[in-house]
Amino acid sequence: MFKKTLTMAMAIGMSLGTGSAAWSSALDDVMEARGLTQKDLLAAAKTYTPSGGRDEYLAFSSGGQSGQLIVYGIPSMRILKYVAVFTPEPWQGYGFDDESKAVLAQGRINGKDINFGDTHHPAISETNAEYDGQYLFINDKNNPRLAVVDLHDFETKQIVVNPHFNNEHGGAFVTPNTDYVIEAAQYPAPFEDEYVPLEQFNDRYRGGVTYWKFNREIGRLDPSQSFTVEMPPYSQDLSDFGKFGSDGWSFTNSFCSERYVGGIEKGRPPYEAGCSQKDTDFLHAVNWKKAVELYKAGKGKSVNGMDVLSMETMVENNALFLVPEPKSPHGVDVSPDGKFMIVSGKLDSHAYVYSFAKMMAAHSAGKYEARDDYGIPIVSLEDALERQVQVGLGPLHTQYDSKDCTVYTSIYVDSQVTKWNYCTGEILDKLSIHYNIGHLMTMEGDSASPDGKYLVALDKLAIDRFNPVGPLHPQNHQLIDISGDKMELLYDMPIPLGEPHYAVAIKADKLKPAIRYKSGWDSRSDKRSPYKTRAGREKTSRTCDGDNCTVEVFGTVIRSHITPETIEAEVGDKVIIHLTNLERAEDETHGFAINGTNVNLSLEPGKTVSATFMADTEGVFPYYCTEFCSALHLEMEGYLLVKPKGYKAVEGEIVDGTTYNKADYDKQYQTNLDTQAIIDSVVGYITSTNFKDFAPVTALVEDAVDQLGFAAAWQKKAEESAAANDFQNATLQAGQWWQYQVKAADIGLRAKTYLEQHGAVVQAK
Ligand code: K7E
Ligand code: CUA
Repeated sequence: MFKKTLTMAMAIGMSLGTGSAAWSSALDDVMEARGLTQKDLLAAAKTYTPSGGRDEYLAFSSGGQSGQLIVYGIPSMRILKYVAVFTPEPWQGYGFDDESKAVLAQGRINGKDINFGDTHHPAISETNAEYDGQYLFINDKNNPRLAVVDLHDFETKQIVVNPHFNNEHGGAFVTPNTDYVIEAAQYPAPFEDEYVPLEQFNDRYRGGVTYWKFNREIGRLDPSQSFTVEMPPYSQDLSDFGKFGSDGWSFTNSFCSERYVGGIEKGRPPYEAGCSQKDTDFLHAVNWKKAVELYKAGKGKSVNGMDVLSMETMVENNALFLVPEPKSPHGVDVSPDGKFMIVSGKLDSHAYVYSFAKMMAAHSAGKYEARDDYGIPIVSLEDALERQVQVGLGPLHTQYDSKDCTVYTSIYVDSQVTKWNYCTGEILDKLSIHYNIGHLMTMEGDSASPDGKYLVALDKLAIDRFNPVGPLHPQNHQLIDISGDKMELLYDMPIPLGEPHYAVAIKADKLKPAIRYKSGWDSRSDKRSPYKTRAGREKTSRTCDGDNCTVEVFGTVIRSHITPETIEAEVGDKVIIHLTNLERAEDETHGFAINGTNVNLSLEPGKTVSATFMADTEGVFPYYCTEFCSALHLEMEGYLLVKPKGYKAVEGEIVDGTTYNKADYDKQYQTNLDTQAIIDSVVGYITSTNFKDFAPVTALVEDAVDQLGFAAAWQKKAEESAAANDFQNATLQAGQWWQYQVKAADIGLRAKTYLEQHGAVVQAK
């Protein structure tokens, strides 16, 4: 025994030895053939993730104009998912099944479907200012909306429309315990939905900041507990919440505090000139906890069904003040300890480090340099500023490192990332990026304890970085190693979906995504679906109310058939189809699409979804499963038959294309017995192990037991038909029995492989 082990170890050692020699010479060849340097290899080694490997972080990137969310792994930069948020997405059935249509319908504006979103800033829910991995919020700039994505299944659950703004930008950002999600307006407009001439811009147009209450228990925003703080008609921009010492305050930038109104067609200089004349704009500091108190005390005024706290009320209660900030700023980023906020002006080469303590000292002492035209007090720049640091041309956003006082600022005009120390003002490093960086992101970089390690540059232009694909270029996300003193560029990832603005990255092990739904689950409302259908309980009904008839199907899908296999309707009928995926096995999704109807469903294991449509054209409409789910996936099919109104059935029966006799039956019967022997041996192996310790296997075993139960039922039918000398049906029934056996065997073999690969042990009897 000992000797045998030794010989095996020697054999392995030897093969490893010769193997690595072969690898190293091949490596030289590959390097030469592809023109790779040692540095390239090092970068590759830092990002390459072998087959089956996992990433340390998951990034959630805005999908820009696609209205979606992009999920990718870091450091591999492999795209894992597009989460449909504001835009219909066929693969996920989003905007095709009734359940998700209801979510999109929440985002209607003035009753109109808005089928895209300009997504900018995702935010992961936080507990004690740390990412908790439960929910994600993302905003739509063009149509002022926020969406809630549940990270338990990576699905969009809710969309809310801001009732006051006609545009927004400074969202989504969360309070340290995700009590509120902030959304700041961008281009001022009247809060009431009415026409107000531009001549009344100063008096009637308004900016603002909305605080959306988040109810974590149900995982939804609660408009009935949410409110807006009115702001002057400056263009409010990015926002952030304070934490620790600055908890209770939020900070929102603005540009165009000139309140300039353009109109080149009337000979006025354009917005860009009028909105960049002054050297400074205003940072808005809001005591949001005070605002909540005022709102709860009824100090707000309802506008379009949601309360607005006026600037006057806020100022009277010392809950709002302004601080000058560098011209046309973009990001405001609060430090992990909550003590500082870094603001950069796009038209100023400096980053300004503000001290919360200093601005509060001036505010508490009532030491203001002036008031703006709306009566809001202004704390002077000198009284609030810690320091200003020359970081480069066109600084935009700043992210924090795990190392003390170390930050990275994106430099748009210079196409660089500047690494600097905000406690000393020292510039530590600069790295060129390709090209024109917008946001940047470090790992958990806007939480209380950034992880450092990697930085992703979200570049606005790719220009020459990739193979040309026509005038519209992909976006370029560049992965940068920030673990050392100097930044090192590792990888370029093209993003061809839209222009991502911001992204957030969370440690992957903080996420606990499900792999299946509880059976019969409506994933959009997160409740058991009233249309859940069990195996054997499928039914179709046709009911009429006068001339209006409705065909309603309660069906199921499971490898490899759809129940029902025929749906009959008459022209003019409303058809409602509810389908439940009976599978429990990981990744056994079925699809469902009907020709000519725009019905297209995705059924992940356990899910129940519905489709409602009018059968307005007579004809024969095949339907089928759109996911290659099993060997007999192509046979997962059926017909929707839409008959002319009042159609009288023709006499006769379906005639099978092929007939079977006793010999056929006996042959199938023997095949089934042989198959059963294989199944028994696999089952024998599985049950001899500690398989119950492996959750994925228990799920597979449950599915296999289901399939074997169905097999037994069809065996019984086949034997009864054979006893009655009906070999046509007996053979077909034995065939269906065999189909269930094959599926059980397939599942069983997958379970067996899993057990073998995951170190299951055979237990003593
Ligand atoms: Cu593009 Cu934050 Cu909307 Cu900056 S934003 S770049
Ligand atoms: Cu189910 Cu293909």
